[in-house]
Amino acid sequence: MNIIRYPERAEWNNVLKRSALHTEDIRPAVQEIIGKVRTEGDRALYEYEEKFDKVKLASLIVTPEEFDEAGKALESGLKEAILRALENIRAFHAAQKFESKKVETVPGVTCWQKAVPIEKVGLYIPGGTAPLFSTVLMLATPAQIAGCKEIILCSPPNTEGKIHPAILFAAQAAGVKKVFKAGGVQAIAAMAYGTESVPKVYKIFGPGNQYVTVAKQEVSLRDVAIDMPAGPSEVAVLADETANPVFVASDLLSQAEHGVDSQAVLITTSETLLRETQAEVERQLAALPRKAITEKSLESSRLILVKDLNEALDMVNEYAPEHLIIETKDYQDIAERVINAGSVFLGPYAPESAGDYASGTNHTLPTNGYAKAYSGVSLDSFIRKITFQEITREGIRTLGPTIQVMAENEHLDAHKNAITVRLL
Ligand code: HSO
Ligand code: ZN
Repeated sequence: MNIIRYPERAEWNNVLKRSALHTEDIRPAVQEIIGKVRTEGDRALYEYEEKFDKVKLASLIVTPEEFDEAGKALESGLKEAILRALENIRAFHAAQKFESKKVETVPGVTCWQKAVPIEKVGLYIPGGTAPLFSTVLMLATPAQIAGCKEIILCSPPNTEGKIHPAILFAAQAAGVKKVFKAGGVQAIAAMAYGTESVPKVYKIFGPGNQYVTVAKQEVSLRDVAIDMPAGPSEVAVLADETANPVFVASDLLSQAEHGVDSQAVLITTSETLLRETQAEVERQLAALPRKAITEKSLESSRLILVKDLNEALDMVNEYAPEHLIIETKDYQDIAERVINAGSVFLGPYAPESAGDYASGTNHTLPTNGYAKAYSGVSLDSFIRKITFQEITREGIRTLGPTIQVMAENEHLDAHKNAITVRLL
């Protein structure tokens, strides 16, 4: 880990730099796959599954028997945990329901918004080194609460043509109707354009590697919405001398184990905590099964010493971390002053893992500094708000002259006439 002591403000940009995404060299290959799925549909999906996931599939859709099998294969402790987490995620997201207010802006002019679910949504769950069944819960739960009619999911099968049973169990529990065996770029293309088997959706959600990221960028240029721009996962821990280095180290490591490009940053006012955390990271790291990945991402992670908590906060707000853990004496006061972060964890007993799995908040969050402008996934991500207005004869009489004069000055006479004919 890199140790940086008392950096000048002018250096912050450099100190907080994230690894750049180099995607331009893979874009042509991604475009080619998208084009082929678009024109050839299922045939291209079978072909790419054979090429990339090394499996000859008999069918793309997961059958009811396969869901049953997955339920049986899973140990009961894990099933109970998934259902308990689901309950908490449901409770938190159900409370986000939008309540519409009718506003009479002028007597006789009434305006309001109505929330409507996005009819068709597609969720992508990557395969790879960790089967992210928790992400199934995070995406499908708000989709179901929002009332999305069609919730489909794509995930790559293994070489036996099977999707991880925990992914299937979580999908079924969280209300996903159809699951397809398709991974990577071809899955994103299938959901964006539809194939014989996979229905076209209006918005695509979910994490993935750089190929998936570029595929989502490509299809979202024209044809479908996506959840948010993606980047590697990251955490910042803001800690003072009261923090427990064992906890702090465990938090940094839980982020670092995600992937070689994950980023973990400690911003602290205490030299002692910094040194103890560094030693503790080494100690805990030795016992981790994902040591190789974790070690690699720690190479670009940082421990930063700053002069006081005000400076620490300024630095956090500048960095805009996806996850922020505050382990300081007065964490509530500090929390009030956070303006840029995806999700904030308060106090020594709120590790990121809680939000990653089971406390109820969503773990699909803005990375790469996008927390300055984007929110994480929530119920809002699955709805749109349509505005309505109802205007009475009295209303248009009062408001009409205002509209007429504005239209006239924009030189849009037809607009003005639409009022004039109603005032005769
Ligand atoms: N920390 C990840 C989510 C996750 N962690 C899934 C474990 N499983 C991105 O927020
Ligand atoms: Zn995580």
